[in-house]
Amino acid sequence: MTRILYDLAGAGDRRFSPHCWKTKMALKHKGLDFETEPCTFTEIKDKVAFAGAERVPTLKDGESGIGDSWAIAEYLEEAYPEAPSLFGSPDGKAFARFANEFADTAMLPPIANAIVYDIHEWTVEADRAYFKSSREEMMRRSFEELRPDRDDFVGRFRAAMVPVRRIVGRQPFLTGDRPHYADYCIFGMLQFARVTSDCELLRANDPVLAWRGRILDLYGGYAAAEPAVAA
Ligand SMILES: N[C@@H](CCC(=O)N[C@@H](CS)C(=O)NCC(=O)O)C(=O)O
Repeated sequence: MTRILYDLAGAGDRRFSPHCWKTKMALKHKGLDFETEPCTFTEIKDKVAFAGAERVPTLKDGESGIGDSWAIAEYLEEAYPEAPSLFGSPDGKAFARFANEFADTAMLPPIANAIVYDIHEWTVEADRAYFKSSREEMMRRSFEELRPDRDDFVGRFRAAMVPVRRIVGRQPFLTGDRPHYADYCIFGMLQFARVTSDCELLRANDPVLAWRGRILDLYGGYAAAEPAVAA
């Protein structure tokens, strides 16, 4: 049986979706084999319609089709109870839920505002007009209007990261000595920026960068293999 993850793909096959990274790390954590099916923005709807989904990540696992990264994490945990747990415990699941919301609501908006025009450069030609108009509508500002405010968004992002910084400065992973899904939720956002932009979201001595390095090294350097724009 081939397990297929429908994954956002850009120019040069760059894989930059923050939510797809959450899911790819979850599959690796579970030790489940999978292939990725690259989808450009304009291909997504047709390719994932089989699952009743409209976005990626979408997973095809045998007869099952599941959309949404959180729903996929819950599915994997239920379908593969013998594999290493994504959450560690029921309390761990509640914390992962918090981390997922934190990633999506406190991290993603300032990151996206700071780098959206860099991501545009990584979209394939056929996606460019759609990406620009949809993202400018989402952010209610044009790319040109956003550019001068990059430092402001970076400052907001760094301030939002205080609780994460304080935790990973004291222990190897957010969830303790070993990583779990909560770590991957936060990591997905940083990987999104790492592979699309040279924007210095975090200072070189930030403990969050060292933690990111530990996640990049997991599973034989799976996430590190996706090329970074800056060192
Ligand atoms: N809450 C969803 C969000 C998924 C999402 O927004 N995916 C983006 C790619 S990062 C997408 O498919 N966008 C399609 C589009 O903008 O047309 C999840 O966690 O999976």
